[in-house]
Amino acid sequence: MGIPPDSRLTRLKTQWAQVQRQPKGAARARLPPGQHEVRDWPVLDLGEQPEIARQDWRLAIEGLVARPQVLDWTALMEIEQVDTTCDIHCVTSWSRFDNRFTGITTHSLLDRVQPLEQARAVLLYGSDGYTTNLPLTDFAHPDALLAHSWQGAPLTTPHGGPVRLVLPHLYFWKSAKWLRGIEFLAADEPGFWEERGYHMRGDPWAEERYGAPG
Ligand SMILES: Nc1nc2c(c(=O)[nH]1)N[C@H]1C(S)=C(S)[C@@H](COP(=O)(O)O)O[C@H]1N2
Ligand SMILES: [Mo]
Repeated sequence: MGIPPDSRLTRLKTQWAQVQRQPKGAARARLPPGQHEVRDWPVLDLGEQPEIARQDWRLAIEGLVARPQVLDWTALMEIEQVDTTCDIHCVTSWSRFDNRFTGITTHSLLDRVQPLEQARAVLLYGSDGYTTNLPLTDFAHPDALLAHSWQGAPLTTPHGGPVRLVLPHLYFWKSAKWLRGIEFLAADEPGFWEERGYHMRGDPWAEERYGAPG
């Protein structure tokens, strides 16, 4: 016997299955398409986690800026410290809510280095050899931080301490860990994952996961 595939019951059960697959309550509006919430904080990297003490950390800011410079920990601490609470969205489909990061805004950094008129993009360098690119307008997002703490404690080495970028409005691969360099460029150039097929921008709400093939 069995139930004919187009019976009313089959249609109802199919509808329910679709409803059950949606995240519930408040999570619905917060999760970008294709993402699910996790409670732990996964670690993703290229297999190398450089150990850098705060006193040995340096950040070189170069390229199309009026005031190229190297920041160290003392200089970083002299800049206004802010807290941002944000959600993290990783392209591998996990999202983590309510992360409180502490650090300096990219606005503070831009004030200090003064990008030249021709600057349109930045390339971020991690101490593990990682790079990732951003249009200057995304780097300058008001929520973007050069972060040194998470939930009030120093960022651990696996999560990119002493200092990483946190750019909550784009997929998390843009948030370079073990940040050691920022180069200001006239045009957007692909970084590590962007050269390997990831999207040049990476907006989770538009599901900009992968770039055009070719
Ligand atoms: N330097 C560096 N930064 C990096 C990466 C990396 O491999 N090296 N991985 C990126 C990717 S793909 C993601 S999803 C996040 C992961 O950050 P987390 O390990 O703190 O969750 O870091 C990003 N920043
Ligand atoms: Mo990622």
